[in-house]
Parts: sequence; C-alpha cells; structure tokens
Amino acid sequence: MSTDCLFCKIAAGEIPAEKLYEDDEMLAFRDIAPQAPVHFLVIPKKHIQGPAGVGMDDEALIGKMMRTGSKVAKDNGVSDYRLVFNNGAGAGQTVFHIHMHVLGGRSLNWPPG
Ligand code: IU
Repeated sequence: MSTDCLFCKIAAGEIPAEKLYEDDEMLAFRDIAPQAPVHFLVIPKKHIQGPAGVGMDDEALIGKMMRTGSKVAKDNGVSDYRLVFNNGAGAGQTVFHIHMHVLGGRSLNWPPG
C-alpha cells in the first residue's frame, strides 16, 4: 500500500466507496463522477502506478481485472461496454493507481476525446 494513494485507501476501506465487487486482490466500485449510466472502476489492491508500471509478475492480475470488469458489467445489466486505461496525465490519468474504467448503458462514440 502507498500511504498517500487515494485508491489504496479505498481498497483498505479507509475511504468509503460504493463497492460492486471485492475479493482479496481486486475491487470494483462506482466512479464518483460517472460518464455513463454504468461507470465503475476496477482496481487491483496492489499499488501499481499505471499501465506502464505493470510487471511480468502482474500479468495474471491484469487479466483478472478484465474478467472482473466483464462480470460486474454483466451483473449490472450491460452487455456492450468500453474498458479504458489511461496512462499519464496527458492521456487523462488523474489517479496514479492503475484502474480500468468500465463504461456502458449508452451508445459510445469513437474516437474518444
Ligand atoms: P483517470 O483515468 O485517472 O482520469 O480516472 C480517475 C477516476 O477516478 C475519475 O473518473 C474520477 O471520477 C474517479 N474518482 C473516484 O471515483 N473517486 C474519487 O474519490 C476520485 C476519483 I479523487
């Protein structure tokens, strides 16, 4: 855990979040500023700064993020959804603990802005 990381604090239960799924290594919770009717984040409890910080040892964990996001999307009634990872401030990353956005429940344009 990184002591000054917001998502580590959410993962540790120190900051409340609307949790949709949790196990010993993963958490899914609703985004506080939803950009679609269904918008939640999937995070590993392990602190990884972002996609560029994923190591070989993390490959199974990142695959599990995708499986978890798909399961929670289905549980929340969406079959069509977008998965987004932002890497770096220029790409829109504002929280430097890796997270996967899952957006659905409306039609989504391409390319994103
Ligand atoms: P980004 O990819 O780093 O831009 O996404 C961070 C997301 O975290 C963003 O959509 C925020 O609305 C969301 N978020 C949150 O759900 N809860 C919080 O306390 C904070 C940010 I700060």
